[in-house]
Amino acid sequence: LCCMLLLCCANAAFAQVSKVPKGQVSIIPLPVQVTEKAGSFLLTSKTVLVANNESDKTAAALFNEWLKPLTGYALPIRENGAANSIILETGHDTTHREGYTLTVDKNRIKVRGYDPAGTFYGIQTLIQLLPIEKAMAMQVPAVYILDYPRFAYRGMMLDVSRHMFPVDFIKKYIDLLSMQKMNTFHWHLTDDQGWRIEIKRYPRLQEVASQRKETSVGHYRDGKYDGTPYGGYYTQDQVKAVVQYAADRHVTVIPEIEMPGHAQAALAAYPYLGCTGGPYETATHWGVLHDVYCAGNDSVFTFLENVLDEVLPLFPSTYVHIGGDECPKDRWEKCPKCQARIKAEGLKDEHALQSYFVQRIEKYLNSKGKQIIGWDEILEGGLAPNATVMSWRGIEGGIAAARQHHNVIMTPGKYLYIDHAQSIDKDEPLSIGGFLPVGQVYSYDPVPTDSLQPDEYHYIIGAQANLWTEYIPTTDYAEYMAYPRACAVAEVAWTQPDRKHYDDFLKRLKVHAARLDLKNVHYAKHVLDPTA
Ligand code: TNX
Repeated sequence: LCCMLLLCCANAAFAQVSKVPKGQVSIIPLPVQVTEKAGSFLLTSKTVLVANNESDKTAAALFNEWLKPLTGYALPIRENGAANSIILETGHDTTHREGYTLTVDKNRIKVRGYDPAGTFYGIQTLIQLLPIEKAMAMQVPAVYILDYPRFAYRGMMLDVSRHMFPVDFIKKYIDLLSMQKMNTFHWHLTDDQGWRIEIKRYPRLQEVASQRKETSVGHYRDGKYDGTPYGGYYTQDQVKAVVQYAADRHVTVIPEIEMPGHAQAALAAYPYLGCTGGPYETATHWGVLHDVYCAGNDSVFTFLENVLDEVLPLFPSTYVHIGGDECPKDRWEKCPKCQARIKAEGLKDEHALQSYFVQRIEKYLNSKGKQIIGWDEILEGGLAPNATVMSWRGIEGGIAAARQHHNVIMTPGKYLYIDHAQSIDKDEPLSIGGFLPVGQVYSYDPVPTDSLQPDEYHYIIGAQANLWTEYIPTTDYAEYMAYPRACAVAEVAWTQPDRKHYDDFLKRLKVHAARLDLKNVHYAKHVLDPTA
């Protein structure tokens, strides 16, 4: 009798929670189609994850990583199972790359991906269907979801030169990207203020270029520096670990090795790389600096090719970002070697010399099977033949590149620069650039339909948000700047434009924020409710 009574009570408790709370189906980024059905699947410790290939098994294991803190148990991963299982299958259903269907009914859950990434994204969506609270029962609402991304390239950049972040944080940043179905991490590894990737052939990159005299947390105009040395770099082993961690989450890591500008740290280590011969020091203030790689000196190209020879094996990505932005030409104007190069190559001016520089590097990278991405200044003086353009100073560079039938990643400052302030609150911490509230990020559409012909739209391969870190010295602040705006970026890049509604996004975001809490993300809470 006692047993029966207990059973009864337990059932009553289940009955109370069996109704899936309204609003639980709050998926970010919003899928192509969500059809909610009656009933639910009750996930228990007896539920089995069924996966038949390595990638699906990894996705299943990552599901367990989410589940275990909520429930205290992980599910067994098996190669077959029938009722009470979550079945992962790759190579099915939607005709779209990275697409998936997710079917939840009373007896089982099916995640069917078009490709391994699709299955992984199906699992990410499933995670977002789980209760967020540590509930008595893991009730998953019955639903049919069909989903695929709008754009193939969905990225976030992190600048680790101005401030460096620990490997664990880089992994967390990538993990969060993948949770929002973003697939590219652009790692800005070198700049004037620090060189952050180990290059064994050039030890002074570690000894000199990775270090600077000041932490430079002040504003460059007020000249308040703290006199504390600052530095660090990622070893090649650490880089490999990050790349593998990202690959498990279907995130491609694109390294950026900046050239010909933003190179002062490298010049400090090897002064022969500059036009004047130095001496130089790793920069301690922000901005656009005049000392850049000398375009007239062949040993600069040898140096860069040797650097790339060490970088390429670490990154399976087809793309390598070579920078190309903000390269003042005054040193080249006064440099005899640069002028001789301009003459010998029959170039029009220093802009054409920059184009020569980028094309020479592109040729090298193409010969290694790689493709270059450059900031939109690489349009000046003529675009390298196979280059993809990142349009940051606005959308004009992107439009021009698409018209020339080059691929484009849209990352205009006005919408996607998440180093800008997201609130006008007087206590908002110091930041650079303008004011970029989450709603403005959300409103962005990467395809400029007014300026391009329909047959040019496909050159816009995606969008990316950039987190430059001049004023971002800590991981907490980096998360504060990135979230919740990265959630809006995810929807800009993934969700079909006719499905986007800001009010609806905000509602979902409030639920989603609790998931960010579970991941310990220090997001900007006060911007979530603009009326508060
Ligand atoms: C411009 S965006 C830069 C960066 C700065 C950023 C600050 C780009 C390609 N170059 O070097 O960090 O502005 O917002």
